[in-house]
Amino acid sequence: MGLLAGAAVLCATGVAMAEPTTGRPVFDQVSNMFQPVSVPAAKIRDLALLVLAICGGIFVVVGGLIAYTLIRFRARPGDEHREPPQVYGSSNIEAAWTIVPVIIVVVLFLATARTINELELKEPPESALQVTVVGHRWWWEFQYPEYGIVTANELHVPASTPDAPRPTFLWLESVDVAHSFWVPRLAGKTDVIPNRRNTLWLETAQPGLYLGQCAEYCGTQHAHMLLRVYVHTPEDFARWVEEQKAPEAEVASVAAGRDLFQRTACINCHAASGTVADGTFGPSLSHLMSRETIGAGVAMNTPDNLRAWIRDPQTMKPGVRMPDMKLADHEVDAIVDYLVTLR
Ligand code: HEC
Ligand SMILES: [Cu+2]
Repeated sequence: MGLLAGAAVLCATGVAMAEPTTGRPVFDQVSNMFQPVSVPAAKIRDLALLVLAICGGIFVVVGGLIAYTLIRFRARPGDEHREPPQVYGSSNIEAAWTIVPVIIVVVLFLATARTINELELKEPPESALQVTVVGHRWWWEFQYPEYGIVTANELHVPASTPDAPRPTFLWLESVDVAHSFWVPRLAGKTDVIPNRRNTLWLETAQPGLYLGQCAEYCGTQHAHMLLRVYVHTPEDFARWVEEQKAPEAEVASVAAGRDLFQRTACINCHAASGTVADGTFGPSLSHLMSRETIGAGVAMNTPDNLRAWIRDPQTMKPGVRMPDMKLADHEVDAIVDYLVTLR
C-alpha cells in the first residue's frame, strides 16, 4: 500500500515534460496527470487520489500513534531498570489489526480492478479513429491505415463531442526495444513492446496540444523521444487529413535538390511522396513542413534547424541513428530548399 502511495506521489512530481530547446519560446502546457482532459486520464487521476487519500489516512493514524507512544512512554529519569508491563494475547486487538487491513486491501483491489476494466479495451469501439503507433529508437511513427497516412512524432486526433463521439484507439508496436507511450493528460502510461501489440485509447472534447514522452529507458536518446498530441475540432482534423493525403506540389525551382535527395542514401531510410524514396528506417518526410518539430522534439522545424540537422544530426542528437552524410554545404542547402517545399 505504501508502494502505491509512493507511486502516486512520484507521478505527481514527474509533471514537467521536456520541450525543444531551440527556436520558439517554450510552451506553457505542462503535462500534469492531475489535470486530465481525456476520459481514461480522468479515471486514473480519480483512482490515484483515492489511493493517496487512503494511504495518507493510514500514514496519519500510524505515524500519530507512533509519535504519541514515543512521547508518552519515553524513558524518564529513574526508569532505567524497570520493564513496562507486558501484555500477551489480546484477541480483540489481533482481530482488529487483521480485519481492518483486509478491508482496506479489498477496497483498493476493487477500485483498481474496476478502473483497469474500464480502461482496457481489447477491440476498438465502432466509432474510433485507429492509429498504429510504432516505437523506434528514438522517434515515433504514426500510421493511419484508414487514410493511408504515415507521419512521425506528432499525433493528430479529432476531439470527441457528445453528439459525434470519436475516441482514438491506438495499437502500440515497437520495431526494436521496449518503449512506453505516455501523454499524462490524455491516457495512462502504456508500454510499447517488440513482438506484441498493446492497446490504448483516449477520448477528449478539448482541442489543444498535449505533451508527452517515451517513458521507458530505451537507449542514448531516450530523453529526446518526445510526443506531441494535437487534438483538433472534427473540421480541423478533416482538413489535416486532406492536407496529409494530398500529393506534394512539385516545385520546379528545387528540382536540383530533389534529384540530389533521390541520389543520396536518404532514400534508403526515408520515404517522401512524389519521389522514389520509400525507406522506413527513419520518419517519412512527406509533408515534413506540417510538423512543428524535428528529431522527436529535439528542435523546432525551421529551415536553419533542418540545415544543421542534415549537415550533422549527431551534433543535435548525439547517438541518433541517422549518419552524418558528409554533404558539402551547397548540397545541404539544395536538399533543404527541396525539403521546405514538402508542405
Ligand atoms: C541510415 C538511415 C538514414 C539516412 C541515410 C538518412 N536518415 Fe534522416 N533520419 C534517420 C532517422 C533514424 C531519423 C530519426 C532520428 C530521430 O529522431 O531519432 C532521421 C530523421 C531525419 C529528419 C527529421 C525528420 C523528423 O520529422 O524528425 C530529416 C529531415 C532527415 N532525417 C533528412 C534526411 C536526409 C535529407 C538524408 C540524406 C541526406 C537523410 N535523412 C539520411 C535515418 C536516416
Ligand atoms: Cu523510447
